[in-house]
Amino acid sequence: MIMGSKRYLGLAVAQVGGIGINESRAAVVRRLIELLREAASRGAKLVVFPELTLTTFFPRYWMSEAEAQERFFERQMPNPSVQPLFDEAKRLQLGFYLGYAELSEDGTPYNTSILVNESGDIVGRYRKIHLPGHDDHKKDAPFQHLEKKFFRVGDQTFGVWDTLDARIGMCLCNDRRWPETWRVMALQNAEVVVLGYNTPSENIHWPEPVHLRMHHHLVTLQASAYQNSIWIGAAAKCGREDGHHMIGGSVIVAPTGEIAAQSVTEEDEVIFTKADLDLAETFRRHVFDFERHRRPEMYSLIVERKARGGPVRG
Ligand code: ING
Repeated sequence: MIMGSKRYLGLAVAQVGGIGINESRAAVVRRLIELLREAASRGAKLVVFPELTLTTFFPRYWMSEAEAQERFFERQMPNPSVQPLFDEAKRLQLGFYLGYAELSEDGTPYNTSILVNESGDIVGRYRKIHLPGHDDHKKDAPFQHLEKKFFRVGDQTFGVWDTLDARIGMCLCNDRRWPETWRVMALQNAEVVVLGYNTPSENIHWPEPVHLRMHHHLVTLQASAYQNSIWIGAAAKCGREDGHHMIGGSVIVAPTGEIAAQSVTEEDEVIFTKADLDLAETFRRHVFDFERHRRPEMYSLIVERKARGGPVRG
C-alpha cells in the first residue's frame, strides 16, 4: 500500500492474564516488559495496558481502605517498581497507557490511567468517573466489587492529548458503557481512545447469562467507535485471579465499527493494528459531521437530568 500522506498509528493492545493477590509488582512489570517487546516487534507506537494493571483486581475483596491503600496503591508515578517499564518503553521508543490505583498527593484514592509518550514523559492522566459496584460488605456474594469504597470519582472530565502524532483520549472500564464518555472525547476531536478493563464474567446481583458479558463489551465498543468516528484500543486484565474469572476479548475497533483485531486467549497476549487515522475522516465528513447534523439545543436533558424522570413534552 502506498503510504504517501496517509497517517497511521501502530496501535497495540497488551492483554494481561490473571495477577495473583500476592504477585509482586516486580514480577508483573517483567510480564509487561515482555508484552512491550512483542508490541515493538509488531511495529507498535502506542501500547495499551489494562485497568489496575500492576495488581490483582483487589476491589473483589473486603478490606479496609487503609489496607487497600497500603497493599495496592501507588503513591508516586513512576516509582522504583515501575521505572523499568518506563525505561524499556523509552528504549523501544514506544508510548503506553497504564492503569493503576493512584493515591494522589493530597491522599485521595483514584482508579487512574496515564498516557506516556515515547520519551517516557507522562503527558496525560485520567481518573475514573463511572465507578461501578458498591461500598458495603455483601457477605453472601461470591466476591465483592468495591470500587465505590476504594476509589473517589475522578476530579476532571474526559480529556484528549496530542501525542505520538495522534489525538488520543482515555477512559477506564465501566466508562465504556456510558455513551457520554465517548461523545465528550469525540467533541474534543479524539482520533483514538484507549482503555483498560477488569470485567468479572459472573454477575453477583443476578444470574446473568455469561455470554452477555462479552456481548455487551463488544457491542458497546463497536457502536461507540462508529458513532464517534474513532479508533478504540481496549485491553483486558482477564482469566483467573485466585479462582475469580474475568472476560478477555481485548480488541481494536475501527471507526467503521468493525473489529480490526481481537485476542484469542485469556492470558498475556498482544494484538496489533496499523490504524489508518484517515479512515475516520470519511465518516466525520458525511454521516457524522457534527457541525452540520448535531442539535445540542434538543439534547439538554442529557446534561440537566441525572436519573430517569417524567416526560418533558405536553
Ligand atoms: N468492571 C465492570 C465493567 O464495567 C461491570 C463492572 C460489569 C459493571 C458488568 C456492569 C456490568 O466492565 C469495572 N472494573 O468497571
